[in-house]
Amino acid sequence: MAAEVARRMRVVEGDITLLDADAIVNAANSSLLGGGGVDGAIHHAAGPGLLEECRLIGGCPPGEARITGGHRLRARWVIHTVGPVWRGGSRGERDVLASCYRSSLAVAEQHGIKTVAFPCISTGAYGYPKAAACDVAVETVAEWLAEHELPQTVTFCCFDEEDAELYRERLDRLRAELGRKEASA
Ligand code: AR6
Repeated sequence: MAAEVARRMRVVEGDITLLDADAIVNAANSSLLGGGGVDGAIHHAAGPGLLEECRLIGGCPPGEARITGGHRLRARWVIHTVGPVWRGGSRGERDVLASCYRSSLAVAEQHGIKTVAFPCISTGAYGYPKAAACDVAVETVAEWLAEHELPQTVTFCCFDEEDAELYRERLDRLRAELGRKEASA
């Protein structure tokens, strides 16, 4: 069981808009009306239909998630979530970030989505420290996968080498942690 959880997570380095996961996650802002970073790239690649659909949703609070179609993307769905703005770490940022991952996975499950790719939410314009965000992402996704069959696999899509390395190391550590737990059970 534990080993299976680790097998259901992987890391890729590159542009999330090119992936052919069933759903890609967007690190949006509360308006859901587009922006820079990965949000800008997703809207650019998906085309104007995505913005039209987002307009109808009317926004999303931090920590929650909303789903739209993928329009011109290879992915059939886009799950939009709003990460916390980093304000030093004592304003509940960790809980909000964990909630982004959980809410996105819950929306994926509700839609029967088998494969989901996440960008490194909040670690660009919103300033969340990369290593701390990676811990939250991997721990929260591992907890979800241990209790749910869907999504079957989760990809962490890292835009740069530094993030990809962080995630690879964190997943190696997770495998060791889960292996120890299994051995002592
Ligand atoms: N594919 C994968 N990851 C990417 C891509 C891409 N094409 N482009 C950037 N990243 P950010 P945030 C990485 O700033 O911190 C927007 O304006 C990037 O290297 O996109 O959650 C929204 O509208 C970083 O690791 O999102 C909000 O206003 C990660 O994506 C605000 O920024 C997140 O960086 C959200 O800020």
